Amino acid sequence: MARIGQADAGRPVGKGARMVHGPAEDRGVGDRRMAGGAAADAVAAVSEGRLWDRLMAMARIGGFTTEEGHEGVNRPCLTPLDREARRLLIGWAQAAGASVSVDPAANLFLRWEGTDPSLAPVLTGSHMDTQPQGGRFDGIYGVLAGLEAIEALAASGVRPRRPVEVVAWTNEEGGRFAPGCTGSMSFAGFKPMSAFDDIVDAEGVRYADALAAQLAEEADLPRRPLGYVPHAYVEAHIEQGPRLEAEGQDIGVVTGIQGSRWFTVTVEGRTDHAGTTPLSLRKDAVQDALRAIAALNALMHDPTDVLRFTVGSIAVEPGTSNSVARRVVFTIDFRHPDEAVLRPRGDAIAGVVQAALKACTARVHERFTAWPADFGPTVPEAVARAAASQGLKAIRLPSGAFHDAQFLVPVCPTGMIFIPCRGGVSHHPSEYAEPRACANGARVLTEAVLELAGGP
Ligand code: HGY
Ligand code: MN
Ligand code: MN
Repeated sequence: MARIGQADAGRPVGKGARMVHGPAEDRGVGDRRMAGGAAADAVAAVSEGRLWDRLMAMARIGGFTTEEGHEGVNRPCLTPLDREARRLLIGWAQAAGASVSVDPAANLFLRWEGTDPSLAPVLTGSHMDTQPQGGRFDGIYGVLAGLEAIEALAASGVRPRRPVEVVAWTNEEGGRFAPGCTGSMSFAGFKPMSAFDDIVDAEGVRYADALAAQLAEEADLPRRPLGYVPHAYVEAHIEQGPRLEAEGQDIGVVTGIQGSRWFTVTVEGRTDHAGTTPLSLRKDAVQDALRAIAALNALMHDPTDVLRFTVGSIAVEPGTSNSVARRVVFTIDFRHPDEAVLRPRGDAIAGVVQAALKACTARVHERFTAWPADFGPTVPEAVARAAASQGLKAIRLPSGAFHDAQFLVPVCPTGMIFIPCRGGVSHHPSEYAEPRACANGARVLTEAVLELAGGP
């Protein structure tokens, strides 16, 4: 299928589209209108108010309020809450004139037709699932910014040559079913879908069964085959880091994504009576897990504080105060932007764990590997041009968080747009982005998508 060719790249967006203004609260955008052209009309039709209202409506699906008054969201993938949010999105998309379809991985697609439907679409989007203590913007912002781009194309009467598709990827977070990105990995052919079948959640539900239930509940939605080669992929997302806010920047032109390696370590001991068993005779899985984690901390020591090493979950069995632990399972999330660090230190984890044990045995399983991804020039340049043409301050920066975009890099020209979030906080109920920042990102996305789609 076609990739970005010279004929498309940089085609001037067409003239002659109807001049439109966004809703009253956005009338101010008009004074930022660029010198004519369909892109200017489409950008001007992005509505800050509509986008914000939809973000807040989505935040109510799985929403909760913390004691401190923060508005968090807990919306795991492949659940009734997830399906409720998808139905809300589908209603908005169909009202805007987009068609809707679902692939075998339950990735949800919203399609805005171009003037030449035979051409490979420009794909945008993100994910709708959240962390258990998630926020109102991580993932969903990119899906709704993509829908806002479709709304803007519809409102401004702009029909680009290429179709534009917005995707809501299945299970980006990996909170309920680890690892994450199973929807985009399936779409990109990074792994066969069957590789994820037997992942189970905390209640023992298999991923394959939850996926089948989702598809059955959405049997009324048109189906599409798994995977295709988009013309380009561009994802809008909150930065989930402090730089844009700290440096007073409006837009992050994302250059790439650092690598991530996830492991589970299972330490096997023997349960015993806590009151009668001498320590010298114990096979205490907690004590050996602590020895292993201490040794891993030494392996992962990085005086430059670039390396990220997290033990986010520790499960102890039988987990009572007066029984020596027979099993501990703990997780490792290890990240670094340089493969020359990520590969050797990740490969050393199993040996370091084994060497640290005193009385138990251990198994180390790597369950997610995403090598550092470089976005190259094509999409980041389109994003940078869009930010510049809209008079927005922008810097180039890599992503510390992983994203579905990581798995599109081998498939097609890929990039991301970051907007600032308060204090860089994410995966926390206090996660927040300003309405104007959300609209800025959607406007840059609209213009970049329109350029990549070859204009009208
Ligand atoms: O974990 C991550 O980096 C992403 O936010 N899911
Ligand atoms: Mn995310
Ligand atoms: Mn996340």
